[in-house]
Amino acid sequence: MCAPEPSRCAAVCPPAGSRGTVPDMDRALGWDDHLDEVWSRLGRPAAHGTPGRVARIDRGWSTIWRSAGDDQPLRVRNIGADVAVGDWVVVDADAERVEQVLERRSAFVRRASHEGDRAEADVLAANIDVVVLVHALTAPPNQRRLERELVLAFDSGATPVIALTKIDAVEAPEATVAELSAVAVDVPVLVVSGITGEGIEQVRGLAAGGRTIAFLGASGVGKSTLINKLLGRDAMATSEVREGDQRGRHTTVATQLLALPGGGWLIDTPGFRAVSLWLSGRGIERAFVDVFDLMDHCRFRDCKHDREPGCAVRAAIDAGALDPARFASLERLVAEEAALEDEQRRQERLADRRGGRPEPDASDGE
Ligand SMILES: Nc1nc2c(ncn2[C@@H]2O[C@H](COP(=O)(O)OP(=O)(O)OP(=O)(O)O)[C@@H](O)[C@H]2O)c(=O)[nH]1
Ligand SMILES: [Mg+2]
Ligand SMILES: [Zn+2]
Repeated sequence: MCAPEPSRCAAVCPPAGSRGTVPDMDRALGWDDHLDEVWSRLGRPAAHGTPGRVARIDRGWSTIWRSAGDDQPLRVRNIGADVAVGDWVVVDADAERVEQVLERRSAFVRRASHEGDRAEADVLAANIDVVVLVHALTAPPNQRRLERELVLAFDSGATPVIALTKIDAVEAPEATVAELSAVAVDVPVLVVSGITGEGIEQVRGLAAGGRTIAFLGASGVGKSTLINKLLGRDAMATSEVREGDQRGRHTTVATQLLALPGGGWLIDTPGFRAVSLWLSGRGIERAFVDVFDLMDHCRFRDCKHDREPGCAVRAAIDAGALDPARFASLERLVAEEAALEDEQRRQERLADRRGGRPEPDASDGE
């Protein structure tokens, strides 16, 4: 299988054609049949042992576990490799750098917020089964943000769930829960407390069967507090939000994979501000399925939902069944996605012209 090094292959690779020969411990770490197939397609490369999982990333360095409970993790450079926490990677023979990143089965990706730069992806977590979008009940409900997060979550390939935290700190949460639930069409909403543990068992249940859950949301919403409660120890640092506006202090600075006692994996992530689209899959259609259903009932197939007769969207807005702000939000997202696709196509053309070497688009000027 290791064509250039058949002698070494005998030592490190399982017999050709064998399946399920990866040690059980790797399955406990999230290795599955899909990854096994991806790895086999590549010829089962294993320069420095079998593939490992990225447990943490610090500015160009990856911490890699080869087994669940690995107490001697590797620390290697990421030079040239686009890695994210949760990725499965092959490390070079000298155990110095990530040599290959195995194709992801899912990833939560947003557009990196580097103003003026060309569009780049920011992968917040990879190979995840569930994305928990965390919002705090102590702050005014931010429906527009949640809508965008849901689009990214659906596009990630993982299952979205919403966790509304700090239930212990609010007296009448009903209105906030209702407002956020209104934009969470067909997505479960859990109401929890990272302090008292209320609702925590439902969150734990999401990890059953060794699944990987990523916690995502703005700074200060209580991601790390929730994770500490699930783990039963203070694994992650937390700090108080600002008095006035409830904003967090960006306490978590590195994304981290953590083992949940009893099975499953948690990924804590640093709070992020901008929720900008990156992928264009079916995320928008799934997050706005209620509005797309309405559109199917407009009289004209090319209805612009403006003032056309027989427009089901306008009728729903007039009847108070659809919030005009939600429809405006959808229109903005559709426009953002179209602009992003244009930009990505232009970059691909540029890269093609330059022989596959992407360079900054000097003619851009936008
Ligand atoms: N009362 C109450 N306070 C909470 C709860 N969850 C978090 N907090 C508090 O909110 C503050 C922020 O919590 P963190 O867990 O640090 O928030 P985070 O989402 O991890 O923030 P970043 O790491 O900055 O992204 C801390 O003071 C927590 O004690 C909760 O369920 N109830
Ligand atoms: Mg945190
Ligand atoms: Zn219409």
